Amino acid sequence: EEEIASVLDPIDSSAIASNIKHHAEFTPLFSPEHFSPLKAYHATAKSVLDTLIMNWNATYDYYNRTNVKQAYYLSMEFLQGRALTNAVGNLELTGQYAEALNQLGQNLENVATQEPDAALGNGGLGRLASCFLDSLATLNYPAWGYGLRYKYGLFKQIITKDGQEEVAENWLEPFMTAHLSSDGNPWEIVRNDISYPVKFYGKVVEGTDGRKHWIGGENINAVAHDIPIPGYKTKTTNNLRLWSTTVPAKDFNLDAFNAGDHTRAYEAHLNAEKICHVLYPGDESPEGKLLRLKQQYTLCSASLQDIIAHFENRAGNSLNWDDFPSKVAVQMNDTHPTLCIPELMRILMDVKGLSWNEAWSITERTVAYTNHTVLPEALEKWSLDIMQKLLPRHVEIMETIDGELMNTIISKYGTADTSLLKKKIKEMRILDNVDLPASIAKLFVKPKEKKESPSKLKEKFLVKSLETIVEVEETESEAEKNIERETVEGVIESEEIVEAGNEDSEDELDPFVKSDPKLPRVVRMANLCVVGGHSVNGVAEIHSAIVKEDVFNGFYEMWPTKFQNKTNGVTPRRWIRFCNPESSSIISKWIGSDDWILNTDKLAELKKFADNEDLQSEWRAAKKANKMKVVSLIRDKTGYIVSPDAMFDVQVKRIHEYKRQLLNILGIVYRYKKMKEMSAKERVKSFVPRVCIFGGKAFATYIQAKRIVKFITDVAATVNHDPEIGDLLKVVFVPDYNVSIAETLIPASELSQHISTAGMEASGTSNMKFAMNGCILIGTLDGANVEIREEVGAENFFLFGAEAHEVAGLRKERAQGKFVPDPRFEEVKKYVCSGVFRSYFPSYIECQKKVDEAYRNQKLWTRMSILNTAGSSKFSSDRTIHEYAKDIWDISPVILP
Ligand code: DL6
Repeated sequence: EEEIASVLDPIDSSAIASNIKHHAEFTPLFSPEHFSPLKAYHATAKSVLDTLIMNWNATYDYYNRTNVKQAYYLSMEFLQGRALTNAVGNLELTGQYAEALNQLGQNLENVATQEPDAALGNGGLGRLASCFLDSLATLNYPAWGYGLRYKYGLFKQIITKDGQEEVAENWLEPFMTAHLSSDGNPWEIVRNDISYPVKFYGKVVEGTDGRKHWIGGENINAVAHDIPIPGYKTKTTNNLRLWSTTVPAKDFNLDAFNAGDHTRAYEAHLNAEKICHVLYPGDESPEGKLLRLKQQYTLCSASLQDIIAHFENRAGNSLNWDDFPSKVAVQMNDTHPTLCIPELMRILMDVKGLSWNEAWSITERTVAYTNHTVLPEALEKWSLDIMQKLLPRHVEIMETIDGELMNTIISKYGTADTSLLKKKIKEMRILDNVDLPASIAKLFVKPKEKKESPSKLKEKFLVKSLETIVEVEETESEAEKNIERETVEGVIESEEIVEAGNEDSEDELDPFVKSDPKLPRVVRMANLCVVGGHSVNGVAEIHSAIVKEDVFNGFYEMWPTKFQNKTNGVTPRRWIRFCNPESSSIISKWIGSDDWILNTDKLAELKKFADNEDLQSEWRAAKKANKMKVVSLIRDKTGYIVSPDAMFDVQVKRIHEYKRQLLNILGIVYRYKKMKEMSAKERVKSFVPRVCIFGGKAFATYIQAKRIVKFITDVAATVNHDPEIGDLLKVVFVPDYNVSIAETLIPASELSQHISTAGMEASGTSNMKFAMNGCILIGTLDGANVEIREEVGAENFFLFGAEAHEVAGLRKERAQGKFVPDPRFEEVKKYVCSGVFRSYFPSYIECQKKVDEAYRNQKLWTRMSILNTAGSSKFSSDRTIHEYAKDIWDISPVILP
């Protein structure tokens, strides 16, 4: 920092220092005497925001004036992390701010750690959205993000002797408890001037104008909060617009308040504000469904109203709705914003007066969908009954889309082969377990076996019955027989038999046309996305192939050109340049410039120096410096002291069975047991010292995941206190894993684990961050691992386990009882009394042996590490964003004058 500061114009840093002081002095409750790091952070952030707002305004005005096509990225999650280091870095003002803070007796790095993480996301999906925002601004694409401003983001994880505990985290609290500002987060601008009404419940009526009107119900307001998103080395500053919810002042129940019934008076407020209270936990939670649906609809409705307002303003007098798709691209980040489709239809038809066909053509050309999971339990399905109550007009629209879809299926497959048609309709319908409309149901009649007419039937029955009477009752008198004859005839005349005969005139409907009352009637959101959008993409090559060949195969057969792949990426600014300044300087020095930050292809130039001893020793020194930071982090967060000379082996991600933290920890248990069986000398010869680091949150009600956390911490407690083992093996669970912790851990990692069952992980994005930071991956052929291995070279990746196409066979064998576990696995199983596991274990253990061998040869290891960084260029989100811009959104960069 000193070096940089010495070459800067001193006026710059002094001007910045006085700007920081200005903010310090003019912010309530500041006093120069108590210029604590937290206050310094706040004043610094406000000072940076001044520049961001200027650039934001310039960008916004220019987009307005030029009326360019703009992309809008709708996501229920943005995992932004901290903003300060990123903002001053992107503005290329790091040196100046560091110097300015020095002048004020503070240190930038320390000041930056005062910022709480903005954790408005659960994991990879939200972090991807944030990386995309950075790339969009950096590459000068006109694009905004839209999301919700949750008060409580992802919960805070506390690790106790009982495992994980969750505590609600109000991420805005540090700003408030420090009494720093009345408006909380220094990075956001509350836009009370921008708010839109959002309606729930009510009913649909047909107006005299022939349009549908959605009336009555509950009305709330969505209020905009803008977060400027600066690009790197550009003035382009885009916007992340987050909605919070409140009620219109007129809906405050003053009568109830005046009557002293405060609970009732505030009821509407509470109901509205509740919507943006808590980030919905990503994985599986049946609770709070209604609230989640309200959240999703609020995001879609407010954002679309805003997008339409932009479109109308920019079009001015030459408004033409058919131009909408050439000015607007809406990307739905997973199915969470699916309601965009019926909402855009509703606004275009009911508010703007367009016909169904016009509205459908516009919607389809505007909206696109990214799929992020193939796990069936994660593909959203909404109860039609709940939806019907909450959004009655949208259900009408979805019913029509569903009907049109079935007509398209019928035109493609014809009506001759009804069993094929039935299969396709079942698989692809948007509404599941819902009666087919009569016009389609009539295609599915099962002609009954031809029955005889009622009179014929009657005659036969009579003859047969009389014969019986005659045969069986030979001893009966004629009088008795007559009585019986009359009785039989009476029965024949009864309604039952006559009706049985009449049924002959009707054909029988296939039960499939009717809903099964025992099963729920649901809306399949993913199917609606595929039908309503012009593009569907997966997030890694293998995942996109599964999407086409399996999950949405019916749709793929029908619309093959809709489907594409967009392999994920991560921003090299946050994930190399700012989180790993040590290695970044080395990369720039050896490549000869820092152009790689904007053009990661340049990283490949490192390949030619992979064996250079000078680079190797600088490379190792940087890694060691980063490891020292993690030694401190681990000591502060867990109390464990670990050696910086051991290999840092890291698995950080949401805790999930398919991500298989259990495989990792069982491998560690096996290693520990083997160590215990050896003499001290043998141990040192056989094993490389390792610090095995875990981090990640388990969803609060996901019991199995929480058990895994508990098991890891139990193993850690035993292993770490074993004096025989010492530094040869340490196990650490870093609590409350978040973006900031990732920024410290990833640059220090040497081996990282991406070991999901093949076919389950859509992509993964931490694998990319690790590779960029010279960490070697051990993993399966799953998600983006496949492409990372191709790029960095198979010899620089530790591969193990079955491939995606083998998994089903293995499962089948298991089910048939044919699976014979490896004896080493049995040994571990007994040892820890754990539950079931798979055949991956031996191949994993063997692979880990190879890791140890490779690590002993530090020259080889460093070479592998350099080649991982050199081979990671493909995984920049800049590449991903260029692909979305060109192939899906059709937008171009706009350079501000
Ligand atoms: O695409 C971002 C990220 C992938 O890298 C992960 O592999 C995938 O698990 C994650 N998907 C989700 C799905 N959530 N839902 N629904 O988070 O997306």
